[in-house]
This record gives sequence, C-alpha cells and structure tokens, in this order.
Amino acid sequence: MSNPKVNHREDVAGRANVQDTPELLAYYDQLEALDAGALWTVANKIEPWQPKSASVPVLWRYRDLREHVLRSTQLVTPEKAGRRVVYLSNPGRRDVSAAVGWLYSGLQVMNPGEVASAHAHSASALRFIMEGKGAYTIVDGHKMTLGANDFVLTPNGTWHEHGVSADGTPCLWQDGLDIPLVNALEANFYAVHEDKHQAVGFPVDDATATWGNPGLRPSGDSWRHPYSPLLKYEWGPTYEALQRYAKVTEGSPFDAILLNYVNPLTGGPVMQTIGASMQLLRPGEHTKAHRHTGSVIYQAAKGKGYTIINGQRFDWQERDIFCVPSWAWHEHGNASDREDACLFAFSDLPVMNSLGLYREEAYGETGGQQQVIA
Ligand code: GTQ
Repeated sequence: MSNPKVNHREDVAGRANVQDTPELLAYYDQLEALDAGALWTVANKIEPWQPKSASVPVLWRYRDLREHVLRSTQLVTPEKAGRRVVYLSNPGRRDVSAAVGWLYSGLQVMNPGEVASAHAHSASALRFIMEGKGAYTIVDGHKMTLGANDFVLTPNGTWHEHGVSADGTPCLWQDGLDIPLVNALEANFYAVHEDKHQAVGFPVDDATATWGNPGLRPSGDSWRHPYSPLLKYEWGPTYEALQRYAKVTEGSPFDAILLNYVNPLTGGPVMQTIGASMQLLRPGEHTKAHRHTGSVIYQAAKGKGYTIINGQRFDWQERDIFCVPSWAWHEHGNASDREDACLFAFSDLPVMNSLGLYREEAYGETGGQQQVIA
C-alpha cells in the first residue's frame, strides 16, 4: 500500500484517539484494499471543531497586475482564448482555480471593437467594471452599457457575451463566478451559442430602466427567474444611497455603512449562490473585528484603506482586490481622515444562508480589534 497512513489523534474526550498497533495498521490496509477505511483515523480531520479554510488571505495589487492584464491583448485574441482573463489564484486553492474558498475571480480585458462569443454555463457570474469606456454585456438579449464601478449580473444559465464598442477605450473589469463551487457539486454545464452572438432583443439598458427605480415595481411584471431582473446596478445611485444612508445611521460596528445589492422582487441576494454588497467607510473609520462562515472577495472601489485579516494587515487602494477566507477574523479601516472609502464585495453568503450554515462571531466580548502581527 503506497498511501501514507496518518492517524489524526486528539487527546480530548469524544474525539478519536486510537494508538496505531501493528495489528491495526494491517487492518487499515485490509480496509483500504476494499476501498473502505476506519473512521477514527480521519474523524478529527473531517470534522474539525470549526471551519479550517485552505485559502489564505491575499491582496492582489492593481498596480502589479494591470500591465500584465493589458499585455494579454498582444498575446491572445478573445476568439482564441474564449475569454481573455488573468485569474486570481489563491496559493491554498490552486487545485480548483479559486481566488478563495469556492469562488473564482479574474481580470478581463477587451479592446475597442472586440467581442467575446456568447455562451452559457451553470456557474453564476458577475462583473465589476474597473476602467475604460464603451464596455457592454448582453444577457439573454438585454444589452447593458457599463462604466466604472457598475456591477452587472450574468446569472446561471443565461446567454451572455461581452464587448467594447469601436469608439471606446480598452476596458478592464473583474469577473466573479462560483465555478469552483459548481464543479465541487459536479453540476457544471457549458454551451456556446450556435450563432456565436445573440441578437439584442430589448431596448439598451431596459433592465435598469424597468427594475432599477427604488421602491417602485412595474405593474404586470412577469419575471419568472430565480435571480434578480435588475441585471445592472449603476455606481451613481449606489454611491448616493450610501451617502444618504450614512447621514441617518451609525452603521454596523463590523461593516460600517453596508448596502447589499438585492433582487428587487424578493429583497434577497442577486443570484442564488452569489451575493454582493457595497460598503462605505467614513473618513478615519476603523471597524471592529468579526468572523463568519462564507468566503468574500473585495475590490476597493474608492479611496484607500486597510483590512486586518487574522492579524495580518493588508493596505489597499482603489482597484486593489483582496479576499477574506471563511471564518477568518477581519476588520476594515479607512486610511484617510478626509475622504470616504468604498469596498465592493461578492461572496457565497447566499449559499451559507440557504443551507443553514451561516455562523458569525464578534472578536472579543463585544467586538474588539485584532493585534496586528508584524
Ligand atoms: O465571461 O462568463 O473570468 O465563463 C471565467 C469564466 C469569465 C464569463 C471568466 C467565464 C467568464
């Protein structure tokens, strides 16, 4: 038998603590030959006392990545590459191409006049626009024009394609998908549109005009999908809402001023597996630390700040991306005393919530701040 045997022992009542003997080792070999095993050799490992993320906290600095992303336009075409993306690879999750936990993320670039072919997959996807003019996405015939800090959905099963108009500039955006999760569940399908591109079937930006009016719902609507009909959330109204809300609330001790992007029909998350939010840290604000189940990927949409994750400080500025693994302590700070800072985030929190797996804990008795490890 070539498999190394590791017997995960713990000297705690109720936990597996069996000493290896020559007889037991022979027994384990016999079980293994039958594609079976003794639970007590793995029980402590497969039932940790609390979640043990394989992911590590990572900060991806835009100033380091941007030139490499742009360079890809000289190396491959969108036609050959399918999508021209530099993906974010967590050192603990390289085997599943995840940026953190079961979430994938990447930076996609397109030049004016370029179009990627229309496709559909079981993974749910989103984009957060970083820079450039003229970008658009078409989702099931709904064309959406995109500007910096706009947030757009390409939900599970929809036909979607991205491009940049001929009179635009090179555009970069962050993609976020649940590809690793859907692969872990062995439920991923992929299809390329038979015409390579889809016809635009509705007036441009109709989703936002129809569903993006706060507190107002069109009469006689007939949306039948399990995801939000509001496929694009624009930066202007989002930032305005944060500022308006900040005037009337203290905010959360852990998340400052945080607004979730929601499905206007349900008030729930934008898609079944991925949720997203935009939060505002007021000048000089430094939140208290907490931790929760679920993995989160952040992009600094505005300003400068820092996030302390399991005692490690990460200083970020506009367009930097970082991740907080499940059950990791984290707190956020705004590095400026004059400007606000905004963090876009997406996560698998809808999965945690709908499966009854969400847990949250404040740091210290009432929520303190972590000691930073040098
Ligand atoms: O455009 O749907 O970065 O399918 C990776 C996989 C983007 C997309 C990515 C994808 C997409």
